Amino acid sequence: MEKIVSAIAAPNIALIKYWGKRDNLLKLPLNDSISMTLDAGTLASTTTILLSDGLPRDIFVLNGQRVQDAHIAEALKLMRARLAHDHPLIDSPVLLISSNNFPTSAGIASSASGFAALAKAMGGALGIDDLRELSILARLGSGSASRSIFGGFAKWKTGKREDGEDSFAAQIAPSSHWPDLVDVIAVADAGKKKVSSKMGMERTVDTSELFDCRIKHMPASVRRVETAILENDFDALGEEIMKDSNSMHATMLESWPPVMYMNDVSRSVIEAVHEYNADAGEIRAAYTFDAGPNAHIITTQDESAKVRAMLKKISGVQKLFVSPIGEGAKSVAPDRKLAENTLKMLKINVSLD
Ligand code: 2P0
Repeated sequence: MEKIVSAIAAPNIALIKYWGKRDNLLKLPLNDSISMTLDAGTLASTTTILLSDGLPRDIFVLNGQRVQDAHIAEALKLMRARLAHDHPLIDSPVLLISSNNFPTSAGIASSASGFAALAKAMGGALGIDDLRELSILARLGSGSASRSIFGGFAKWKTGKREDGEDSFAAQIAPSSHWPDLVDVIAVADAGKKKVSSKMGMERTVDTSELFDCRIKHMPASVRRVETAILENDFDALGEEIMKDSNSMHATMLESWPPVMYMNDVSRSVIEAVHEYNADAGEIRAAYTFDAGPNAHIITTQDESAKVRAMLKKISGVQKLFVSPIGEGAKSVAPDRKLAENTLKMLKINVSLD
């Protein structure tokens, strides 16, 4: 038996950050996080999977290149352990073909969109459409991917259980609730980071004393951000997300040895955004930084041109992407042609009839 399925998912930008795990394998977090899903037309991962006993082994092709990828292999192992009993097809070898519509050299993380697209494709192949289950499957790949299953705004719950059954994301509000929000991404360094998020998180949890303080204050920040979203209160949202980003990066800096993702360009963006808001007399743009130096400036469609002009003036800003708020992971027509061409390239003979 064989199955070909394709799915597409967009990255999300965390408004309240996930930083720190209580279980490294199952990717169970130490705090709730909240995100806005980006637009798949601007930034997306498209993933096609072929499950077939005719394949010699699992094969991964990322952006046109065959790769060995321990992270994907581990995610598949976890998905299989979870699903094999009810869905024996998942034990067949898989050909996974995934590509991003943004250059991987852009410095924009693709693990959230990549693993959300994989979870959605796997769900499509096995007949799983329950969003909670898809969010858990995505989480087994990368924690932040649990949120990209949903469009608009999503909250990923910490949960209490050791098996992670209560740690999944759910939608807070759809994109239509606040359609004029945009994320202006200012690329400050497109290179690969020296310390992975996984390592950075572990070091912060193990060595930072400030981190305990951050965790203590997070439930209140989460509530304030959720309320700001539900009330379309940009001023409150902007203040909270800038503070949360600064708080996360403060705990990183206080780790030992320090973990530093922001660079001088990132810090210039922070200063420029505060000046911009001071000139406006209110918060019209809000920065947030993930585990990297690139700035995400959350603003409104109306304000976007002025924000872009402000960012372009900052020396070291290499490129801007503008993404509206977007939709969750979705199935698309199975890309048979791509699967056939990839098998041909790999010189593997599997008939797809
Ligand atoms: C987030 N980040 O909430 C935070 C903010 C980076 C900073 O989720 O180890 O790739 O695979 O669960 O999801 C990046 O970490 O980490 C991340 P794993 P992931 O978006």
